[in-house]
Amino acid sequence: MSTTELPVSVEKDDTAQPFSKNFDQFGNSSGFIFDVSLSTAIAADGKNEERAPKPKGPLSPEMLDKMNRYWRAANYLCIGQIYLFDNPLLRSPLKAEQIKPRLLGHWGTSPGQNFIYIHLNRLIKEHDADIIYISGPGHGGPSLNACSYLEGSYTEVHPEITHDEDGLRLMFRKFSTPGGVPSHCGPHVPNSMHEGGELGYSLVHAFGAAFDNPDLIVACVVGDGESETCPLEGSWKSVNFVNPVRDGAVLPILHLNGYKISGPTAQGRTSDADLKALYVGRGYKPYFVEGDDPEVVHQLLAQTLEDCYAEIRGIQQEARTNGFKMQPVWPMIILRTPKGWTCPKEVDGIPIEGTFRAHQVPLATVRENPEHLKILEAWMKSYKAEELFDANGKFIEELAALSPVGNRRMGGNPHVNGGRELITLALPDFTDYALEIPGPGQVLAEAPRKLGDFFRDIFRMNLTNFRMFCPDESDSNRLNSIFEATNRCSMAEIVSIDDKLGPDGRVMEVLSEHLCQGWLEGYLLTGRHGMWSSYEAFAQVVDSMTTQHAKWLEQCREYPWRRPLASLNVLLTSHAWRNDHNGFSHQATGYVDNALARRSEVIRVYYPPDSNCLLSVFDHCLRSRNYVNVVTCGKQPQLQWLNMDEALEHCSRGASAWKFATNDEGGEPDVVLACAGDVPTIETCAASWLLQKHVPGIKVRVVNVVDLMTLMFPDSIRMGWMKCPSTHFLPKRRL
Ligand SMILES: Cc1ncc(C[n+]2csc(CCOP(=O)(O)OP(=O)(O)O)c2C)c(N)n1
Ligand SMILES: [Mg+2]
Repeated sequence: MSTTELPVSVEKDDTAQPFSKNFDQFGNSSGFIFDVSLSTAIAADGKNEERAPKPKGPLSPEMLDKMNRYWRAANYLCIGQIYLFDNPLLRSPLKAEQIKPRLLGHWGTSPGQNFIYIHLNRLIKEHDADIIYISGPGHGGPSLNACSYLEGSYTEVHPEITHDEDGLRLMFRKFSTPGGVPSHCGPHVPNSMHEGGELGYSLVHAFGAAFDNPDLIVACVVGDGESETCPLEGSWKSVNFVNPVRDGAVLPILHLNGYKISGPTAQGRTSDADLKALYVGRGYKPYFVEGDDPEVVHQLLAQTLEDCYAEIRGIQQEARTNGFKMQPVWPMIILRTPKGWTCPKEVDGIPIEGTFRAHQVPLATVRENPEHLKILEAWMKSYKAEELFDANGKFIEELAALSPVGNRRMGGNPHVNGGRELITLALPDFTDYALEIPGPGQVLAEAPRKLGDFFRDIFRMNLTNFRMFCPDESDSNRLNSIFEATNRCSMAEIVSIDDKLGPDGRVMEVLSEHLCQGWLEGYLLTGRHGMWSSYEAFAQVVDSMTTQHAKWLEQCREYPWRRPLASLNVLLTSHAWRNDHNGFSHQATGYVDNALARRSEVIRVYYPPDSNCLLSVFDHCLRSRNYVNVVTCGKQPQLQWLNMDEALEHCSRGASAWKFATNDEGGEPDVVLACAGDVPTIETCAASWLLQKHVPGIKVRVVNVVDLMTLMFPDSIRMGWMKCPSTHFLPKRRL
């Protein structure tokens, strides 16, 4: 019998004490010590005490027992990663020298994330569902490592981490160790599709992943601390842009474990009634799952996930059968469980489980303190690893069989390794969009106009895997032609004065640079193509996100199984040099400064001086892989310099001497004027003309640089040296 065929009677609000209430009132003063068994609690005097009657739910007793044992295994592996250097299965008494010399990692978030992961596994198997997992509290690296190890996907990409005692020992040793794997989730772990360190981007990435992925459900765990960040706060509105006909769904799981590093979270101390009002107002239907008794919470979460799944598929089926009518109300889950769930309730009389003290390493001095060593040993033994791993240290088959298989595993799902899904973008011939010019400096034009025509036809040729993102400036940036091919995206009611707005729109305009960048990242990380455009000054709002994405790309180079992704393309207009309508606030060049701080292996910076060069550069960027391409080009009418043939030649070299502005006739010049960027190019050409006019006989050479990386030695670029103007010189080859 499948688990969902079992009688279901979960009265969520009645059977589960809101955990917040439990904790705030009785939490660690209850006298219970850690206990991971299902039906009893162990009082401080060692006697078993019966707890409240357990709710019925969709899980059979056998299934419940197996899932709980699976959870014990995942939790055990997390603690092993944080603490153990040796003796991974505690087959002999734990000794101080078997503890790592430096204890690193985050326990607090891990048991909750393990719990969610295991329940998603069940949902996937039950429905053969296409589900991926995004970890907001990505400092829970131990959890993602453990869960991918248990499902088998970790060993497929790290074959040295075998399914035996040696493999466990190595996995524990490598965690948060130089030459090993990071303590946070990152490209090394196959079930992560984003960098976990900087909090705030889980939900925006989740929505980016869901766009144009109609069958996909992105389960996104949001930390309650993470949810205090502005990008995360702002991400909830993404739901206004999800079209149930063509997009997948995001299932946010707000994990209210109550605490951050050393203090409570705002939402952890907010009543359920207020939370409900908040999220209903944001367009969601919140389901509350609360408790600290695993048996209760297992049943509640299993039922709630079934309900959410049915609701999501129902919404999609209705929209796909009868057409889009209005923005649906999507489900979300608010999960209140104790931080550091199942760790010691208290140590030395100080509460640990369910408090901020469980955030990182609950027992920090086990090597030095024999008492603490004993507590750690007892804590680890409470998971009964001998029942979970066989004599060789292999996860027992009965439990391993709970994982989905192949591409259905969240660590095997190709969306998480987006390069596996990447379909080459169909591109028209960009030279067809050439701006005709009779000669240099004889035509005034707004460079992005022709680029808009190019994008319009890219939209027409790529109906499901290309999107543009913009903080409401597509028109202002002179890209208007795109609206001949598609609309701005909105699920809201359309009124008569609206311009090019509709639920089918593929131009994602939202006045949030965080959402533009984050949606695009999520879209690219799951194997699609796109670009976003911004005023130069305000792109700086997302400097940090760009850095994180570039770091992800950098690290992916170490893992060849991470297939190449389409590059993240950014067009910066309204640049510092010309802000005709705007003031000093609009002048800031820091986005490029920040980008240049990353390795040239992943960052490219282009300054096309005119319309034809802009086309050539963008064609190149859209074909490239694994870069952040930053293209700066003004939108105001400017003098145009190169015809298409000349632009092609110039851009393919990256920098070249401009003959029409040069009079050295191939000899040694008296002065070289070098420039990059449209406005400096005009100024430089004017300076050359003035010099030649006023200084008789002077030999002037004008060099225009379109690709800043040309200024590095080719070897430096290949080896990815940091770009540093003081240590790199112009290449010796003649420009
Ligand atoms: C943007 C950002 N600011 C600060 C931090 C430092 N930091 C790491 S974990 C953490 C607390 C996270 O709390 P929560 O999201 O509730 O995760 P939990 O561990 O409770 O699951 C903080 C502040 C960070 N990683 N990112
Ligand atoms: Mg928290």
